[in-house]
Amino acid sequence: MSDAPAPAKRTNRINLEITQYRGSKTTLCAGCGHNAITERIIDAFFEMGIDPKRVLKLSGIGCSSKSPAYFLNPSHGFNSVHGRMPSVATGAMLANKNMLAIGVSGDGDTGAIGIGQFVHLMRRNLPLIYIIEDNGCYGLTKGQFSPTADLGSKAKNGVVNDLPPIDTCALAIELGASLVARSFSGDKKQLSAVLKTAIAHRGTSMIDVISPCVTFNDHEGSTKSYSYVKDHDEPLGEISFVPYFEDINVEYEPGSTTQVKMHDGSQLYLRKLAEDYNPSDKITALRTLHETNRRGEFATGIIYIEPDKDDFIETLNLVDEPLAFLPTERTRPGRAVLDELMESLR
Ligand SMILES: Cc1ncc(C[n+]2csc(CCOP(=O)(O)OP(=O)(O)O)c2C)c(N)n1
Ligand code: SF4
Ligand SMILES: [Mg+2]
Repeated sequence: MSDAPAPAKRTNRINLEITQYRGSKTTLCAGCGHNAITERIIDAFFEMGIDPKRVLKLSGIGCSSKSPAYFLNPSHGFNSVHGRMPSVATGAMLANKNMLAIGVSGDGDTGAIGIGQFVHLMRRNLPLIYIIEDNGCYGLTKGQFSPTADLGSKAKNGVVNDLPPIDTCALAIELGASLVARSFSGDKKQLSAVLKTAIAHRGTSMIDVISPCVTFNDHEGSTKSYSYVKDHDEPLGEISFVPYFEDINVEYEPGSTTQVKMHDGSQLYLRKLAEDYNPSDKITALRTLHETNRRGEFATGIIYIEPDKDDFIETLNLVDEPLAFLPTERTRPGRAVLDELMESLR
C-alpha cells in the first residue's frame, strides 16, 4: 500500500466541494444541449462560492424544465405548471428577497404558453436569473416547432416552418430586463462568463442559450442544430468576469474595452471584437439583434446591461426584513389601525 497522502479535494471560498453543487443523474438524451448548460451552472455556482442553501431553483414544463433536478441538490426547488414559473418566482422573491433565484425554462415554455407571464416578468425586473434553453422545438412532446423556430427552417419530417420567430432577447430588452445575453450550450467559456455575470447582477438576467435537441432538431435545414449554430455564431466580444473576491488582473486597451461595475463589486470587461458595440445602449443592442438576424447569424455574449437599474424589490420599497419572517402583529394590523385609516378617508 502506498503511503502517499490522498490528493486534497478542491473546495471553493466557502469550503464546499463541487459534489455539493451537483444534482441527480440526468434523464435527458445523451448529447442534449441542456446537459451542457447544467454543467456550466454547476461550475458557475461553485466557482462563485454561492451557498446552495441560499438558492431557489424554479422551472416550468419541458425537457429543459427538468434540468434543475440535475444541479444544486441542497437548494430549494419548485417545478411549476407549464409557462407559469414567473409568477411563482415573483411570489417567492417577494416573500424572501435574500434568496438567489434561478429559473430554467424552454423556448416553448417561455415563447408559447408562458409568453404573457414572461412579458410581465421582464418589465418588472425581478431579481432572477432566467434561462431559456432554446432548441427551437418542443423536445418533450416530440419536436413540434416552437415560437423561436426560424422562418423557413425544416422539421425532421421535412415540414417547413411558415411563421416568423419571436426574438426573446429583443423582447426582454424592449420590456426592461436589466441584463440580456445570448449564448450557445457548446461555448463553455462564454456561457460560464455570462452565468457568473448573472449571479453577480441584481435584477432580471434573461439568458437565451441556444441548446440543440439532438433527437428532434439537429438535422440539415434546422437553424438550431450544432453545426448551424457553430457556423453562424457571431460573438459581440470577449467577456472577462472578475468576481469581487479576486484580485483584478485584466490587461485591456482603454477604448476597445467596456468596463462594467456589477452590483456586488465584481468587474466585467467586454472587449469588442468587430464593430464598436455599446452594451448599455438599448438602440444599439436592438439594432445589432435585427442586423445579425437578417444575415441569418446569432449575436452572442452580453447584449445589454444596466447594472444600476432598480429591481422589483426596490421599486416596491419593501421593508428590510424578508416578508416571510415578519411576525403576524406586523402583517395583520388590528381593528384600531383599520378604524384610524377609515377615519382618515372621511
Ligand atoms: C398546460 C399544458 N399544455 C401542454 C403541455 C404539453 N407540453 C409539455 S412540454 C411542452 C413544450 C416543451 O417545450 P420547451 O419549453 O421548448 O421545452 P423542451 O422540451 O424543448 O426543452 C408542451 C407543449 C403541458 N404539459 N401542459
Ligand atoms: S428530446 Fe431533445 S430536448 Fe428533450 S432531452 Fe432529448 S435531446 Fe434534449
Ligand atoms: Mg424547446
